[in-house]
Amino acid sequence: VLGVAAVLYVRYMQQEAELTDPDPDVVRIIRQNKNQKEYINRKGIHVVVGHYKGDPPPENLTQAAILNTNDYRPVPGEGEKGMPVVVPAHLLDKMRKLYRINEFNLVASDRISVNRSLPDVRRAGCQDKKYDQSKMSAASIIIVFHNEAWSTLLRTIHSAINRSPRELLKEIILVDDASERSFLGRPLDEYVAQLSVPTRVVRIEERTGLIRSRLMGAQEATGDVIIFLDAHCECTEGWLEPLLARIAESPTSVVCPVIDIINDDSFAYTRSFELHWGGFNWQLHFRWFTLGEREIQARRKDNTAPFRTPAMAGGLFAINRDFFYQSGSYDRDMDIWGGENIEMSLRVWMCGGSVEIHPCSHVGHIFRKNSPYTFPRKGGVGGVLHHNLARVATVWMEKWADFFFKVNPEAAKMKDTTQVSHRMMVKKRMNCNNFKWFLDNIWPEHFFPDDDRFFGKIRNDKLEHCVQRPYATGTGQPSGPATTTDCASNWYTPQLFVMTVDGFIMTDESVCLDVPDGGRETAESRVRIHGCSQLSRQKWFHDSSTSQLVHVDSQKCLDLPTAANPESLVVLACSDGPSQKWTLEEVPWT
Ligand code: LR7
Ligand code: MN
Repeated sequence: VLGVAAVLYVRYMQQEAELTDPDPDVVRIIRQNKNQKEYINRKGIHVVVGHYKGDPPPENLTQAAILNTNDYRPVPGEGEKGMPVVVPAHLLDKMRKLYRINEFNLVASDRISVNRSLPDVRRAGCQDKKYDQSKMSAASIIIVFHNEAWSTLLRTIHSAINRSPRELLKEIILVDDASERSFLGRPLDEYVAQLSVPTRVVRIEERTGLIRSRLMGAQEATGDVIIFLDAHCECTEGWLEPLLARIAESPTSVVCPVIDIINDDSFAYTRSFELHWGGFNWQLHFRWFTLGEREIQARRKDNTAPFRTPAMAGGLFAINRDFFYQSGSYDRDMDIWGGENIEMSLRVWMCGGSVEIHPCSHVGHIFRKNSPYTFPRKGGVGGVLHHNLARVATVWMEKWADFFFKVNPEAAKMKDTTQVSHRMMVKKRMNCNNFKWFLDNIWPEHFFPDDDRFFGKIRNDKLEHCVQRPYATGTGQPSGPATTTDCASNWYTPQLFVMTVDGFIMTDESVCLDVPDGGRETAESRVRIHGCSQLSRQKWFHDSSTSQLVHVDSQKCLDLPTAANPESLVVLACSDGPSQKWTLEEVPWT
C-alpha cells in the first residue's frame, strides 16, 4: 500500500510540475527529448516537465526516491550552531530527487543531529531576565503531523526537551494524522518511551487534518498550559519560560514565540525580525506587517515585554488549557489545513482574551514554498481552504462576511452549506464583541472598508481610467508605481481602495498611495503604492468641488503620467485640467 501511495504521490507531484510553467532558471539539464525535459533549477530542485504525453512515468527514479527517504545519519559538526548544511557531491542527485517529498531538503535534515546546537538569539535584556518558576504551571506540548520527515519531527521534540527546565514540561503528545511513512525501521512508540519527558503517540487512522488532530491531542493533555508546535520546529535557549510566565500573569493571553526561519534548503537558522505583528488580507490569509505605531511606542519602555498582535500565524502558541476550552477550542468542522489561525485570533480577541508575541521566546520553523501533502477533499487545497474560511467569515465577521464573499467568489459558493450554529453558540455564551469592535480597538491600522470610509474605485475623468495597484509577487506586499488602466468590473480587487477619515488611501495587503520623496522638493514627484506607514506623506484630501486629489504634505495634485515620468502617476502643481479630476466611485460592499 505504501509503495502505491508513494508512486501516486510522486505522479501527483509531477503533474504539478507539468502544470506550472517551466522554470526559467535551469541550472543543469539532466535529459531532454521531444516529450520530456528534466532539469535542476537554481534552487536545486529537480523539475520534470511533460511526462504525460503517452510515456510511462520514470518508475525507477521515483521508486528510488521514495524508498531512500528518512535515512537519518547525522554527520558530526553538520548544521551545528545553526550553520547551513553542506551536502557532498555524491549526494546531490539524491538530494534533488527527495526535495519534493517534504518540500524541504530532506537529505540535509538527515545529516543534522536531532540534538544540534543553536545560537542564543535572544536580545540581552531577555537573556538577563529572571522568571519566577514557582508561579508557572507545567505545559503539555502537542505536535500533530502528517507524513512529516522523521529527522525534523525528532529535532522538534529533542530541541524542546533539551532547552526546557524539566519541571516545566509535563508531557509531549504526538498526534499522527494517518501518516503513510514508516518510522526509521522501528516503532516510534519505542523511541519516544526512552525520552526524559513522558511522550506518547496518538494515532488517527483516517486523515482528518491538523485542526481535529490538535483537538485530539488537547483532549489527552493534562498540563495546565498547552503548547502547540508544528512538526518541523527547533526551540532555542529560554523559549519556554517567557510563554509560561506571561500565561501565569494573564491566563487569557494566548502567547506566541517569535518565529525564526529555518531555511528549507540549507537548514541554516536565521533570527527573524521582532518588529512584526500578524494580520490578514482580504482573502483572510495570514500576513506579517510592520508593528503598529502604538505598539512601537509601548515597546520603547520595555522591549522585552510581550506585545499584542491582531492575528497569529497559527502553528506555535501557548494557551491556558481551561481558557482553550472556555473560549471555544477549535471549530471541529474545519478540514485538513488553513483558516483555524484566523478563527482563533478573532475569537480570542473578540471574546475577552488577547493574542500576543513574546520577544524573549524564539522558536525556528521551516518555511516551505509549497505544501507537500494532498488535500483529500473535493476541490483540493482551494476547496478545503475556502470551506474553512467561509466558516470563519460567517461566524465572526458579520457584515464584513459579505465583503469577504464578494472578494472571494470561490468561498461564496460554500455559503449555503455552511452550518455554523455550534460556533454561534460559543459567540453567544462568551458574550463576544463584534468584528467592528475588533477592527476599531485591536487593529485600527486595518485596511478593510468601514462605514466612515470611502470604499471603491478612483476614476480619472480624462482617460476614464481607474487607479490600479501593482500585483503582489509571492507573499510579499505588492509595491511599485501607482498607475491607471481601463476601469474593470466592480469586484476587480487591484482597483479597489479605501480612503480613511485621516486621508490614507489604502488597499489590500496594507499598501497605501504614497509620495516617497515627500513631493515638496521637486516640481513633479512620482506616486507609488507602498507599505502603509501612517506617515503624513501618505495623506490625501479629495476636494469634491474640484474633483482634485490633493497630496496634503505638498499641497500638489494627483495627475496622470507625464513625459518626465511616463511609468507612474505623479503629483504636480494643482490646475483645473481634466487629468487632475478624479471621481471617487463607491462600490457597495455589504
Ligand atoms: O492534514 C494535515 N495534518 C497534519 O497533521 C495537514 C497538516 N498537518 C500538520 C503538519 O504535519 C504540520 O506539523 O500540521 C502542521 C502544520 O502544517 P504545515 O506545516 O503544512 O502548515 P504551515 O506551516 O504551512 O502553516 C501555518 O498555517 C497553518 C494553517 O492551518 C497552521 O496554522 C500551521 O500551524 C501554521 N504554521 C505556523 O504558524 C508556523 C509559522 C508559519 C508562518 C507564518
Ligand atoms: Mn509548518
